[in-house]
Amino acid sequence: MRLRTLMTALFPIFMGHAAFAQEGNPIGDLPIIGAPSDGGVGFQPAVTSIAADLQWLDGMVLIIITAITLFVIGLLGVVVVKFNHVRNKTPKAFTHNTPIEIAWTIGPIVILIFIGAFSLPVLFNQQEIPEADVTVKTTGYQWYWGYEYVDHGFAFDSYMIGSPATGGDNRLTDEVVAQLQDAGYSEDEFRLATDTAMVVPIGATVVVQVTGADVIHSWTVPSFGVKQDAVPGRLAELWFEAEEEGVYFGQCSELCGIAHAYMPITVKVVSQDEYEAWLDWAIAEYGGTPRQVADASDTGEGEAARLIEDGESAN
Ligand SMILES: [Cu+2]
Repeated sequence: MRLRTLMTALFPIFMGHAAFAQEGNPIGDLPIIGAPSDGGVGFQPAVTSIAADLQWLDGMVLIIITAITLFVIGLLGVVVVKFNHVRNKTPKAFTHNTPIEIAWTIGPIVILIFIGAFSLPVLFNQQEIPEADVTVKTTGYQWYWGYEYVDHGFAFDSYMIGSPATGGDNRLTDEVVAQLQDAGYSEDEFRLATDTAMVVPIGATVVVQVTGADVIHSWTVPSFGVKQDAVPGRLAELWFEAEEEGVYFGQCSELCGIAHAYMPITVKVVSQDEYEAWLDWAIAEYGGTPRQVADASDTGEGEAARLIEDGESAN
């Protein structure tokens, strides 16, 4: 315990502040959009079509639920007032009423079909994974997320600022506040902000491949309307197209152990130019495949595919 305290105290000296500012990282200040707000009860802002669809569906179903609830309360009120033992001394003894039974069978069926007609297209839209502009594989670990840019052959881990990996012990201290500020966040973003972030370009179709390394985690960003369990041994996929530049937070959403609350997700949506600059920086920083090499092999694949196609059409 004493050793750990000593390590925590010495950590800033070893690492310097640059560890959190990420030296050379070309991404500038971004507005924080996807974050919870004090006293908030609704959804975080929707910045993808999926999130907008989900929030619209939620509102629509809420109207139906409210109408049904009021209707049932009204019926109960009628029964209580009209058929209580004072007003209705000798109750009727029938047990069946065919028209009413038909109505309360068909009514709910119609309501469910109506809801399904709107909810199933939203579900299919989430689950039909389009062709990706950017593919990122994310792996849930106890207790942090790793990101791999599969097209560019580099990967990095993403730890909560204030977690043991960044020299803290999952508590908000003055040191952690300083680290948050160095990285462009404020105290409010504690337990949401990470030391590194997943970076994606605005308007691009991003496909995230999600898996777990040890237990089941869940990768979630409310503003994108995405949530996908990260199951060891399986590779699931989700997709989104973010329409606004900014910082978006999420949290692991599957109970995964003692530090489940301390493995948040930070995604930065940036302009295409800024993304390309970041990509070059990240390839150098994390030892990725140089872009010329990657592009050349891409062309090679395209060529091979064309040759196969030609061969097939010749047959
Ligand atoms: Cu987790």
